[in-house]
Amino acid sequence: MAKQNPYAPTPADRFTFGLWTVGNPGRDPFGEPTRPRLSPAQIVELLGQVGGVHGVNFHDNDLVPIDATQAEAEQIKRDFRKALRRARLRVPMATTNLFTDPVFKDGAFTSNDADVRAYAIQKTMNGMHLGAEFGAKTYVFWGGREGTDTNVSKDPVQATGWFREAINFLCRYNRDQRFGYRFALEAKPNEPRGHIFAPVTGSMLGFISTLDLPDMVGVNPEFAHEQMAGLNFPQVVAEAIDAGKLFHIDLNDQEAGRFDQDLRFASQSYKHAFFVAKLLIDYRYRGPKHFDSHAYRTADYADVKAFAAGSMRSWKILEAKVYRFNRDRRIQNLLGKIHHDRPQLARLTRRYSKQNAKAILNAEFNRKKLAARPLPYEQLDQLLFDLLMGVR
Ligand SMILES: [Mn+2]
Repeated sequence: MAKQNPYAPTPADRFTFGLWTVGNPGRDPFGEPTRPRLSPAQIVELLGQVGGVHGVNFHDNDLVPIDATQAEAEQIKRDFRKALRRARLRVPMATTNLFTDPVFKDGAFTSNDADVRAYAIQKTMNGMHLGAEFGAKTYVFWGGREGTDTNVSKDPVQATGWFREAINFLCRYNRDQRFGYRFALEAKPNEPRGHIFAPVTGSMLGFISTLDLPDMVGVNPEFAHEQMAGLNFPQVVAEAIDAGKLFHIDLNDQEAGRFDQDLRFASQSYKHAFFVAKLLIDYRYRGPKHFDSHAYRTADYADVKAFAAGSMRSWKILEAKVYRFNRDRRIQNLLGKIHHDRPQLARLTRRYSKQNAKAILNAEFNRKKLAARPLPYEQLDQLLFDLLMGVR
């Protein structure tokens, strides 16, 4: 009998893909599509064949083209619903396409044109209804054109105000309609030439605290986007966890200093990917793990399936490595030695009081001895490498 695959994904892993990710036809700025376009129902069928997938997410126009008639829309939705049932997939997240159509060439919520700004809000309200029809509970906001090609065109303070107005408006619509969505803001530094406002997840976290209903809004950090900005993605995820704002996560990969690559998760940055997995496991993240990436331009149908299966397999392998890391005696011993706990000092620094301040001022520290304490990070890092490479 064949041995059971220990890395096989199951719906309990909450792995999700987007209609736009597995359905990506391989087009890029320099070349036409290399794969036939699949209908939403066909994409669901593909994911069903891959197996172990929890759900599929969409932008409004991934499902219903922007110019579809009412009758066409109903037919597409019927076919999609049937495919979802057959493949046993859910729709945990929905979002709005506020970037493809030329109407958004100068932005959506931050367009200089009040008509476009209102249209963007209308389109998002309709998108929220569409997502709700399929049971989505997370609504992502990714402002693909919310920026400027040139700083001469917009007042960035005013634009930030318009963005706030839009999110405040839509939060209240969410409440009025009882959709029960949690909003997740996704940052990206540039797209493709434009400089996007609130370019990193940290900016979004700061922005959220200025909203009318901040509890409704969190973030959807994306691996590739933060790497494009030169940031350490595990640290970005940690910041979102600490703020209680990790509502969703986009897993993919990206090489630093490169144009947006949207590579398969863990295909490039093994170490960062490992630490993202470690954070989500150690801090018990229970939301969807969404692979916002697409297959190589050279991939055919079978290879797109390999891309989807590989994304989940890589996560499961890293997950197993995290458990191994967490119970590896030598690694844990080293970590234990590195952490020096002094409960009596920790009590003093935990909260300010006049007495605590005085006690700390009077405490004696041997600066030279402290500096001489060993920090065997070279050993620790090599143990991590050995573990990741399967020789430990
Ligand atoms: Mn994304």
